[in-house]
Amino acid sequence: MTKLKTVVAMAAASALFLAACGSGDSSGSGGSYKLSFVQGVTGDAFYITMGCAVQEEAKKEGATVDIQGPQKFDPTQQTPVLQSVVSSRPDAILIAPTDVSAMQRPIEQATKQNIKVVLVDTTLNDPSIAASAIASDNVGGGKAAFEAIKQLAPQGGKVLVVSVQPGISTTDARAKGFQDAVKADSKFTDLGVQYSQNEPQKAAQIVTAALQKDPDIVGIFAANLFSAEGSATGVRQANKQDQVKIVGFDAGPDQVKALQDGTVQALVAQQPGKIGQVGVQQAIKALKGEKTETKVQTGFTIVTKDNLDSPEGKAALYKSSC
Ligand code: T6T
Repeated sequence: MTKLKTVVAMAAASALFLAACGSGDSSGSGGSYKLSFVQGVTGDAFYITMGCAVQEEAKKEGATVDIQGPQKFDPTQQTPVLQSVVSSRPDAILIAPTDVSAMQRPIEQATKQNIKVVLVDTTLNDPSIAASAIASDNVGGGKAAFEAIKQLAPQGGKVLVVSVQPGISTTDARAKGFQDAVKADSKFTDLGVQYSQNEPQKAAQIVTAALQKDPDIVGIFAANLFSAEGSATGVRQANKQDQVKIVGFDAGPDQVKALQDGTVQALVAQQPGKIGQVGVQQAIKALKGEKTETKVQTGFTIVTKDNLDSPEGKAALYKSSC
């Protein structure tokens, strides 16, 4: 098997910094601001890791923070969580919107209550209502996932994307980055995107069914943590670990186990800690009336068995608790 080269794509310590002016707000005096972080979903190592950094950074700034989220990655569940947070009157909210359009109005309502909003991870169709939006280079991450599959299956063949649901800015962008790269390579055939609704069981079913229909699939790109978890199960159930290469986004404890046991060959680890840290910094700037950055793009690290135990590999892994 071709040994997968360790690619470290720190695509952008700096990337995009588009300046904008925070309009300022004098509520919350000095460093005693009250912040809230609304996750995309609870119990997800990505948002847990982000939450740890949010808490740490808030503490440094002398601010308080509470963390809440819906039980499912679903705007109908996230909206009431947000509304209850708004009614607790925080100075600023950091939020990962679960849908680009369905969360637009509820988040706009928060800004109308004079609460500063910072978008972390996912974004909205119109992010201009937020003081800042911080996210990974998701298109670049999807493209890097294809590069990894290409190294693992240089002969080419059929590839499938397992994503979450349409309307999530991050996973949609990853799928696009991946598919555009596949389409530009005549050795590979794009089997399209299937949606798991963030349920590992559904992702596993998608993969076993896809392998029945196309038994010669060579690669799967799983666009987030739960899609990767389920895709790995599906390939194991079909007993096709030697044939199907899986590259998954995110690096939670389950993904690392799958990498160690050889079901998954590469992980695109985001920087949830950095997203949370910058999110708090931007929120505080907005509250102090200082200039904020409209858009901040963070990088990613490709983690494989080869660099998993290196300092850089270890630093890229997500936490399941602070
Ligand atoms: O991949 C992350 C996050 O970036 C995405 O928006 C939703 O899924 C995760 O939270 C992982 O489960």
